[in-house]
Amino acid sequence: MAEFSNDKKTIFSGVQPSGNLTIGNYLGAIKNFAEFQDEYNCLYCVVDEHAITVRQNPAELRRRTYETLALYIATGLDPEKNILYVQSHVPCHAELGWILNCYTMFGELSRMTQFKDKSAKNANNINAGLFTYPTLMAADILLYQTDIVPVGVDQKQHLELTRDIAERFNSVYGETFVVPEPYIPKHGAKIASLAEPTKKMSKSDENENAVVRILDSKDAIIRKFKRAVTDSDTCVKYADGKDGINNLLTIYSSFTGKTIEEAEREFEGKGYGDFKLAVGEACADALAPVRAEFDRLIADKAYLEAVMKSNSEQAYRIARKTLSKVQRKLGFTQIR
Ligand code: AQP
Repeated sequence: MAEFSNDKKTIFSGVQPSGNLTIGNYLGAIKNFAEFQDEYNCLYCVVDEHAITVRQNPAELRRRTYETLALYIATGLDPEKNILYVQSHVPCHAELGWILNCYTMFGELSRMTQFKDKSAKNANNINAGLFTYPTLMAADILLYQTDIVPVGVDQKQHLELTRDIAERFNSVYGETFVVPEPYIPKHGAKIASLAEPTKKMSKSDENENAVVRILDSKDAIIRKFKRAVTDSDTCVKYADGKDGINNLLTIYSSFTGKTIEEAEREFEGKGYGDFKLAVGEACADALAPVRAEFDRLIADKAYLEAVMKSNSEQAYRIARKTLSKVQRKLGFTQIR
């Protein structure tokens, strides 16, 4: 079981099981998680309650919840060092989420760009959960007195709101929550769609050619990169107006560890075809060990369930402490 020490800072992050995970989720978030596991108290959650803000097929949601947990482990997160669990297994998230709704302004939630984007994409299902998604996210983070939240750049606005909510609550009731800081990676913080490189790559995108998934086969990965939208120029150079090439350079650099300048030099005088093939190969090769480990883990459901159970019990004990403190401060009566 993961050791949770008062001397260490705490890290929390989550991924929605709302689709098969992309290299955006990988490079922007989960690839970085393993770096923290020795020096921080780390909690990584599969946020299934967030996923239902968009209609999900129940069987697929269940399958992807197991798969997301298996991917956490396959990318190097040790369940003996990190608390890896499923959001709906710890009811404190929803309870604190409700409370924080009462400390979050309608105007604040209306300004969230994710709400605007997702409302436009799901015009026939603009539900209240989609609107209050950021207060549940604030609860996820604040329940564990989190210091640092590693996320992609798309979640920065939600994190700023979390900070505002924490500060507001603290100013009314005295120090209750740690005010968290975002950790946004230098490379890979925003991976764009391969089909529309001005938009972010999203796991729920219906255009399969726009999205490279962590578990795609090598052939599929190479085929998708070959089709990636670029521009009518022929020069592999990071520059304004070259969103497609900029995105491919970012992906190449993130997977190989080379800088953008090194990559530009490597492809000097070569065409886009050679470059796209190299990006596809670098990506597929880097993900091959993750895929192999995932295949082993996903076949062992009993093991994944044992991790879910023991880790969620540990998360619950920590979360319950914060929730009780909040309830006491609010004036809720307590019988336990
Ligand atoms: N394209 C991206 N580039 C960099 N980071 C990204 N993240 C997501 N897309 C990119 C980061 O991945 C983590 C988990 O994301 P999430 O599952 O909580 O939800 P999301 O941000 O809404 O991701 P998606 O893939 O776009 O999901 P759907 O399609 O369901 O909305 C977060 O840290 C996020 O920043």
